[in-house]
Amino acid sequence: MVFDILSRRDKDREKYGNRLPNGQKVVENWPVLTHGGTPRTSTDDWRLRVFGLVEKELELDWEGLTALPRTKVHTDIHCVTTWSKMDTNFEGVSIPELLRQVQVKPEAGAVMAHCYGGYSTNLLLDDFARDENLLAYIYEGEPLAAEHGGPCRLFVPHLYFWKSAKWVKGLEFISKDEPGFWERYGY
Ligand SMILES: Nc1nc2c(c(=O)[nH]1)N[C@H]1C(S)=C(S)[C@@H](COP(=O)(O)O)O[C@H]1N2
Ligand SMILES: [Mo]
Repeated sequence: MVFDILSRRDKDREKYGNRLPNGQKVVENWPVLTHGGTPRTSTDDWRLRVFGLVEKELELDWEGLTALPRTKVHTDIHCVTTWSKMDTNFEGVSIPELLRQVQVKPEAGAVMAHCYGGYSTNLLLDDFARDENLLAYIYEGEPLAAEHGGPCRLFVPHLYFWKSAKWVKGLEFISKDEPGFWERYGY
C-alpha cells in the first residue's frame, strides 16, 4: 500500500520549481475569467486607438495590426485566483514595436488599457514596455477565442493576468498610475 501524501500543489512545485509562484496550482484547461459578458467584435470592426502622452497618435485596424511584425512568446501565465497555466504560446505585435510607432513622451509614466465591454486596467510604463508583452491575437497557432479576448488582447505575462486586458480597444499613455477596474476593488 502506498500513501501519497504529496498534495497537488507540492507535486506541481516539484515539477516546476520556482516557475510556480507560491500558492498557485497548475491547470491543463484554460479558465475564462471575465467580469460581465463577452463582447463580440469582428476583425472588420476592430480598432485600437493609441493616444495620450505620445508624439504620434495611432489608430490601427485589423489590417494595420496584422501588417506589423509578429512575435511569438512561450511562457507561463498566472491568475490571482490561484491557477497557473504552463508553457503557453501566444503571438502578436510586441509592445516595444508599438511604442516605436507612437513615440511615448518622456512625461508618460503609466498606461491605461481600455476594453470593448468597459473593463480597464492600469500598468506602469516599465511593466508595459517589456519585450515579452504583446498585443496578442494568436494562441497555440489559432486565432484567439472570443472568451479569451479575441480578436485581440493585451498579454503581460510577468504580471498576474488581470493586467492582460481582453478585447483591448484603447491604450492611453498617462503621466502617473491610476486605478483600473479591479484596482478600484482593491486588487
Ligand atoms: N476586458 C477584460 N479583460 C480582462 C478581464 C475582464 O473581465 N475583462 N479579466 C481579467 C482577469 S481577472 C484575468 S485573470 C484574465 C483572464 O483571462 P482569460 O479569461 O483568458 O483566462 O483576463 C483579464 N482581462
Ligand atoms: Mo484574474
